[in-house]
Amino acid sequence: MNSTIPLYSRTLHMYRLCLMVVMLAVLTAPTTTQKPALDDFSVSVPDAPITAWSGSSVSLPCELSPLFNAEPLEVRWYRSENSYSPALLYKDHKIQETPVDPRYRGRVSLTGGMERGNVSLTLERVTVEDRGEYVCRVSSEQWFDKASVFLTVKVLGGIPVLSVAEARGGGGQVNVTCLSEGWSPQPKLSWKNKEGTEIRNEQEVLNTSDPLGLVSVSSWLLNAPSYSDWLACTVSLSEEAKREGRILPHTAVPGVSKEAFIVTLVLLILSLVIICALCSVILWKRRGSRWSSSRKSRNRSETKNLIEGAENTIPRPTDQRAAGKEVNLEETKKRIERSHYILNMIYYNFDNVVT
Ligand SMILES: *[C@@H]1O[C@H](CO)[C@@H](O)[C@H](O)[C@H]1NC(C)=O
Ligand SMILES: *[C@@H]1O[C@H](CO)[C@@H](O)[C@H](O)[C@H]1NC(C)=O
Ligand SMILES: CC(=O)N[C@H]1CO[C@H](CO)[C@@H](O)[C@@H]1O
Repeated sequence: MNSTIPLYSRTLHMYRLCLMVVMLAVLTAPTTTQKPALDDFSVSVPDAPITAWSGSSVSLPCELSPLFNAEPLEVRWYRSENSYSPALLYKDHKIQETPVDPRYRGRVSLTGGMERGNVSLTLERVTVEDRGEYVCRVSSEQWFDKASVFLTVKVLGGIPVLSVAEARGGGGQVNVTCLSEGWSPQPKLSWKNKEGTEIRNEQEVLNTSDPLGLVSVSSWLLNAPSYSDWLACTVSLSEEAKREGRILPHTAVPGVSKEAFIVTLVLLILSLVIICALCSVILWKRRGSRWSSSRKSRNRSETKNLIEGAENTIPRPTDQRAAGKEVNLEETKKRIERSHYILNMIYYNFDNVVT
């Protein structure tokens, strides 16, 4: 009987010891399993989109969780719609040449330190076409996880081009239009007056996007015409990335259309040319008649006959047969001639009296 009791207590003691060892093992278990777990990990990426200027380099963050050496794993970065032709494929401890998307050849790398669990994708010479969703997929033989990052590409567009036209429906106002092309992403457009206060414009901003994904924006507003108070149109992506154009809101020639102005100018030049031509013809004829009249009047005895003759010459039947302009010219010529004859006659008669 005496021997059985110590035996029982000894077994109880051993049970307690075992229990303590098991408890110790359970308590220390999490620390021992924190070694590389190729069959249980996740990838983590930022929630917010990553933004980059066109032409710059960008890093699309992606990390293993927990952090451990990613070198034995496969890392595949691909556009969400194109997993078979990835932007980058890391496998068998090196970056693979195939199969990869040729658009990314020579522009991608993993430079964040794979041994520390950083599998971020570095993308150089960013273009507008690079915009979109990228998937970071990391896999071992037993396990995989993936997550996606959105890349936004920024492009500063052109300086806004402003123009003024007569407003449809009149009302004495002008229609001012602002257009700016080549932006990414969608920029904001706003109008300001000379004082710098924003003009509320109920008209919608129109945006069109070209096949490359570049956006054009345009807007118009009605304003009272002014030659001193300019209007400004600002197109911006942010406070730092903006462009502005200004204009004086008036049409080029107030009240007169461009066409009417040109027609008037042409008519004016034409009439000047005709007047000049007429003048030179008259002057030429006049010189000719003066010469002939002085020669004719040399014969003093003919003087009286000349007066009668001059009066009878207008109009002569031959002149009447000539065409319109010619008749007028002949008439003018005759008139000039006649006045010369008369002057000459008076001169010579006076001469006679004196001598
Ligand atoms: C991971 O690598 C990228 C460069 O590719 C770097 O920008 C980023 O800061 C790195 N992340 C951490 C947590 O070190
Ligand atoms: C102002 O011009 C735009 C085009 O630039 C046109 O679409 C709009 O109808 C015009 N509005 C008025 C009132 O003339
Ligand atoms: C006409 C048009 O496409 N309008 C769009 C311009 O961009 C804004 C903001 O992205 C959209 O809300 C409009 O629908």
